[in-house]
This record gives sequence, C-alpha cells and structure tokens, in this order.
Amino acid sequence: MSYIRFSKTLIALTLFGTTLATSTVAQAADALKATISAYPDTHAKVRGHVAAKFNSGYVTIRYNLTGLTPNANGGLHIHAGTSCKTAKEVGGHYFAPKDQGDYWKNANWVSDSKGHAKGSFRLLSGLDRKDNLHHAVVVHDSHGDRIGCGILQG
Ligand SMILES: [Cu+2]
Repeated sequence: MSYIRFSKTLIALTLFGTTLATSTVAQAADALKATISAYPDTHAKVRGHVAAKFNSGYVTIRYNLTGLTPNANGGLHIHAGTSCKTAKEVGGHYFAPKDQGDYWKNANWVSDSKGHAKGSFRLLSGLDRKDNLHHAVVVHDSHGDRIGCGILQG
C-alpha cells in the first residue's frame, strides 16, 4: 500500500516537472517583435528592434534603437493601429477601456551619446499577447513627434 502511494507521488512530481519546463519554454518564445523603420511620410533615421513580452498582466518592452538624438529620451508605445503604411492608420496609444488609463504616457527610450538606445521597461497592462499581435509600435522623438514605426509579429 505504501509502495503504491509512493509511485503516485513520483508520477505526480514527474508530470508537474514536465509542465513547468514546457511553460518556461513557451514564455521564452512568446515575445512579439517589431522591426522599426521611419514613420510614414518621414525620413527619420531611427532603426532597430522592439520586443513586447506579456506575462501575468504586465507587458515588458525591450528596445534596441539607433539613429536617435544623443543623450535624450522619447516615447515608445504600442499604438491602436495595425499598419505603418500611412500615418493615419497608426492611431493613438493602445490600451483597453478596463485599464487604469493610458499606461503609455510615461513609457520612454533613453539614448546614449551616440544616439543608441538599448533598455527595457515593464508596465501594468490589461491587454495580452493576442490583443497586441499586429499592432504598431511607435517611436517618438524628444518633442513627441512620431519618428519610427514597426508592426508586432509573433
Ligand atoms: Cu506613441
């Protein structure tokens, strides 16, 4: 009897271990990625990549951008539009009505003396990976003007 109980415990532990390992791998592959190029109708020099990872109600944004104003900062947001083809398709900041207001308003990149910005930040978000798929990521300059755009891909 005690042997049977022991076996069941082993099986349960094995299954639990497998589940944990699988979910860790899935999360690592889960980030949406956007390649940033000039905002429509601009000749802005910003280029690079932005990744958005969604986890437990938070979004973590990682950015690696070049061609920015040196030693500056500016906005970096997911927008409501799903195209970077024309400026009017990009839309405004993307958040759900159930969210705690516009959580993008203080989301910024920070550049070094060469105009290179690399870093990350995390925000409380009511929207998940599926909601954000194919949405536009917008890079603003330090005046708030839109200079870069890219679409989040799975
Ligand atoms: Cu924006």
